[in-house]
Formats: sequence, structure tokens, C-alpha cells
Amino acid sequence: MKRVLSGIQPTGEIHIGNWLGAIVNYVELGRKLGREALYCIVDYHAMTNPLAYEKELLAQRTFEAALVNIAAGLDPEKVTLFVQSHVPEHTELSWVFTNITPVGDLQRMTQYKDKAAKLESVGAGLLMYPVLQAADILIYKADTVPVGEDQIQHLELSREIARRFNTLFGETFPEPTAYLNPDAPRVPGIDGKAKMSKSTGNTIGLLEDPQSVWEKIRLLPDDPARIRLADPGDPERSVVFKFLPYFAPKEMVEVLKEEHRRAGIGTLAIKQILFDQYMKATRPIRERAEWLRQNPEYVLDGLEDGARRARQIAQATMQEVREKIGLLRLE
Ligand code: AQP
Repeated sequence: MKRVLSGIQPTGEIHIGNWLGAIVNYVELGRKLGREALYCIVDYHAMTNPLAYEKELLAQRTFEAALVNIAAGLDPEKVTLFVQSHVPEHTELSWVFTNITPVGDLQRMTQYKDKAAKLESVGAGLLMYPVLQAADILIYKADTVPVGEDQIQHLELSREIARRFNTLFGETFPEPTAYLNPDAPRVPGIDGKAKMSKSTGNTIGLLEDPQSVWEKIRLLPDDPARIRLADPGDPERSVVFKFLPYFAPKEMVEVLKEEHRRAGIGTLAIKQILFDQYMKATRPIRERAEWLRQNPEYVLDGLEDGARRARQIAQATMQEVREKIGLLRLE
């Protein structure tokens, strides 16, 4: 059976990059492609970066990530939403994959290099991150993975791992392909440059306090050449216009670009429109999140049920893998 799978790390507040880059696709993709869909809160991945991992916060962040996904539209009765550590077969399969993955391939991963460069001591888990990710996907034999552009390189490695396993042990895994949101493959951070990312702290949260969101939007850099209200601007050089199309209708964006070019509207007024549109888009998610906070058992029951369903598939795959790699079996 063809399946969709994706994962999200409980490393901090879910942001609009996660939402637009990945979660919006989670909601519809399984139904659209007629495939079973599984979504995973990857808590073991959250341990790989010591700058983002905090023991005291991990459980709460995991719950919160599940809550936000449900609030954003994932229906735990229609898709399988679960926590990675509740299905131990992921880590078991990742060990098998570790043995068929060249260290050099892992050292070439851009995310590994970027993160390792910020650390005094690099744990082996950070290097193995894409191997565990390959196991997350392949344990369900998923062939479609809705992700942001930042995950393309890791996904290519998952394909290579699947190929290598199939060559060594016989046809077992499909080669999974990425499914990007063409409108938001890479949402920038609030500086307009680096990718928006929980661990970088350059985010606008999906459920962030409105006052704090406004403060961030208020400080978004405009075209640096536009100093006074009367100065004409170039919307291509304005970070405000990088965010506006995510929330405002196309026609509205075009009108505002034109106004910006001919200095017909002040930057603060455009920022106010961006804020209003962001609030409009996120309001239903905020309302559902509020309800879920009052009814946490809905989230927890969904996760329990999800882990049970995921485990059935994962156990069957592991059984097949154990046989193929030649382990001694007792029954
Ligand atoms: N800025 C983004 N634009 C589009 N998609 C994005 N994703 C993440 N950031 C963007 C996609 O969201 C899914 C979950 O990814 P994640 O949990 O790794 O998100 P993160 O915010 O990137 O988390 P971290 O902890 O800060 O990780 P690093 O440090 O690795 O960036 C994925 O599908 C991702 O592509």
C-alpha cells in the first residue's frame, strides 16, 4: 500500500514556516492522493541538537506539536498522528541503516555541517539524523514525503539508503519522493534571509501571542532605500513583501506592491495589513487550539491510537527486515 509520511521536531514553537512548508500539505495530501497518511512528532530527532534539546521541555513540546497539528486541521481519526519514541521500531531500523550508510555521505549533509559548526562537541546523533529520518519514512514504506525545501538533501539520502538496502537484501523499500508546497517551499526568517527555523529563533509562531507577532512584523525590514514615506520603494527588496503573499490574496498583494513602488502607502500601513491577514488566516487554528487545551485527552487519545496503528505497520516491516538481514529467530 502506498503511504504518505512526514515528521516534525518538538524543538520549540511551531512556526509559519512549518505550517506553510509542511503542515498545510499534511492536511489534504493523503486524501488527495488516496493514500494512508502518517505524521510523526520526531522526539528522538529533537535530542540531536544540544542547542535545541531541553529535557524538562521535551514532553510538553511533543504534546504541543501534536496539538498544533490537530488545530491546523489534521484529523487524528483520518490520519495516523503519533510520537516517534512510541514506535521503537524506528530506532531499530535506523541501526540497520547505519550499517549501510557511508560516514562520508552523512558528513556532506548541509544541515549537519551548519549545525556542527555551532557546537563545541558534536554528538554522533547529529551525524546520524538523516539515517533515523530514512527509518521514519521507510519503516512505513512511504513513497511521498511532504516537506520543506530544507529536507530535500536528506530525502535524497533516504532514497539512496532504500536503494542500497534493496540491492544488498532484496527488493523491500520504495524510493520516497518529496512533496513541496510550491507557494512556500522555504519560508524565510524575520530577517528575510536564513530559513525560518525553531532552533534559530527567527520565527513567527503559528499560535504566538498577537502582541508579540505585531512587534515582530513592525520590525520587519523594508526596502532600505525607502527612508521617508514619500520615497518610492522596491517591493522585491522588502521583507514585508516576502511574507504578504503567504496570507493576503494575490490581487491585494499586487495593489500594495504598486502603491509601495509609487510611495502611495506607508510601510507601517502595509505591516498592519500583513498583521491583519496573518490573524485572519490563523484565527480558526487558534480557536481549535484553545478547545484542545481544554480537552487534552483528545490529543493524548489520538496519539495513543496513532501509535497503535503505526506500530502494526512498523512491526511487520521490521519482521521482514530481520529475516532479510539474517538474524537468528527463535520461533
Ligand atoms: N522555513 C521553512 N519553510 C518551509 N518549510 C519548513 N520546514 C521547516 N522550516 C521551514 C518544514 O517543516 C517540517 C518540520 O521541520 P522541523 O521540525 O525540522 O522544523 P524546523 O523549524 O526547521 O526545526 P528546527 O528544530 O529548527 O530544525 P532545524 O534546525 O533542522 O531547522 C519539515 O518538513 C520542514 O521541511
